Amino acid sequence: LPVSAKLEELDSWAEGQTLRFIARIHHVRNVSAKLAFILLRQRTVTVQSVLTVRENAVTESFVRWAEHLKPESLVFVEAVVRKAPEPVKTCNVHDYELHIESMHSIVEVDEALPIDVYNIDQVEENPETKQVELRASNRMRTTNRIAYLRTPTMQSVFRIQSTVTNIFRSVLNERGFTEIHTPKLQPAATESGASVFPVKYFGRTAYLAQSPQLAKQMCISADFDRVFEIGPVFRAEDSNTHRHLTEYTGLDLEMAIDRHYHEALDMIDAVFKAIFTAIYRKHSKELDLIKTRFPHEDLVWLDHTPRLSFKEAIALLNESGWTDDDGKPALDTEDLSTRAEIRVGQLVKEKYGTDYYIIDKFPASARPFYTHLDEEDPAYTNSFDIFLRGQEIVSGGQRIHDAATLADRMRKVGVDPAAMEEYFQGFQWGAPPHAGCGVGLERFLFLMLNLGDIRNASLFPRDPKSLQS
Ligand code: ATP
Ligand code: AMO
Repeated sequence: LPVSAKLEELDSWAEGQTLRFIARIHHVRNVSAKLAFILLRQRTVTVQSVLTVRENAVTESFVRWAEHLKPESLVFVEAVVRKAPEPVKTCNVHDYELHIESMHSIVEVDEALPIDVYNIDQVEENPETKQVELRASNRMRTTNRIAYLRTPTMQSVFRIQSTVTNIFRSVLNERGFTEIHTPKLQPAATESGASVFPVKYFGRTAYLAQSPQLAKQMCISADFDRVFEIGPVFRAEDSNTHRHLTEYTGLDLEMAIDRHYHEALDMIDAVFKAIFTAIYRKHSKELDLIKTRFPHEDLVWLDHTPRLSFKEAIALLNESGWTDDDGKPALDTEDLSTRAEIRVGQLVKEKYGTDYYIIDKFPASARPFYTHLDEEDPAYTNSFDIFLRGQEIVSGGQRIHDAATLADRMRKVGVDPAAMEEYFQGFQWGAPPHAGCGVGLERFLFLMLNLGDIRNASLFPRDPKSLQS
């Protein structure tokens, strides 16, 4: 027998089979001097085990010893698989239980954990709002992180996160992209609107990269043709929202284009469809577990992702009678507010029946200096965002590749070309037309899985209030 059986494969074992495995004590229910029910947990699985006195095998003193093991202790168990006489409601394995033959402690936990791992994910109805809410506060989840990460829900979330980055990487590798690793210490800021973290750098100031934007474009100037990066992104935004982190994982791509910036849009659209398909194909068990804590409908996407122009999205919004906090309709010359974005998401769902869609041709005022203007209407740009369940998961578009146009645009929006000398040089030395985009990994995942808060999609979340070791 293998030393540690995987309890996730319990369905495939026959009744009567003996398993040897390592698990944590989840909860001990002491029934009598001769009988205890010990809930065991191994990663995503909780299962009931039965410890009962049997001649020549289990003694009363053994039962007493086992009953004193504290939750979270690690034990090595030998047990026989049996059908449960009635469904075990307190575990996520309902149909089987394990009859313990022997048990040894490997690591005993003396202290009770500051949170109850078993209950932290429990949801209950808030009597005031009638909404189903999580019992423990988000702060509690952030500060007791290791315990929280042990929950079956979080184990499931991060398995799915791993699939997302694997698929992003493998689809782009298949399509001729080169994976790159660009410096996170930068000489200047790149994204307008978002602030940067300054870092002391040998007598001068460097900045933590707000995006691999400049570096990925420099790779295009350097003839890499198609590049992608999975790496950290730093934003010094004092935003205590459910969807902003100060450090997140960016999934970025950049590519030379033949005719149209929609080649980059088609690329990321294909990547997302591969990601959705892989999540639903590979992770049905994890999704079921996540749904018990974060109930949600499966994502709906279409073979042909609807593409609305920014003007069309604004028209859809205003036709629905939407107004901002001052009672005014939305303007098609300004970026959408979060509230407007969410409403557009509902309207798109009603009209097209999808949770996943594209808005194209954003106004120039809403985009950074490197964005290529729309030649037919320079108040707009060749740029897009992708939305999931009404919130932005991707920004991207065509970049200015002509040095003179770029210098002119930088001057107009008050960016100093001298601070980006090397970047700028790439265009003076001739860069091909190109386009690209960036996805926020945690942003995508928390919206995809309805985790309610981006912190639930980040292992050790960084926000303006938390900087745990
Ligand atoms: P971008 O790609 O432009 O960075 P983003 O989704 O990361 O988009 P921001 O552009 O910083 O976020 O802001 C988008 C929306 O998020 C804004 O419309 C704003 O309403 C909302 N937002 C940003 N910061 C806050 C905040 N501190 N409190 C509430 N809402 C915020
Ligand atoms: P943008 O600033 O829109 O674009 O960022 C790209 C994507 O990153 C995610 N994101 C965030 N996630 C968590 N916390 C934050 N504070 C945060 N800010 C942004 C979102 C967003 O869509 N250089 C461009 C991309 C490009 O054009 O290639 C950029 O950084 O999912």
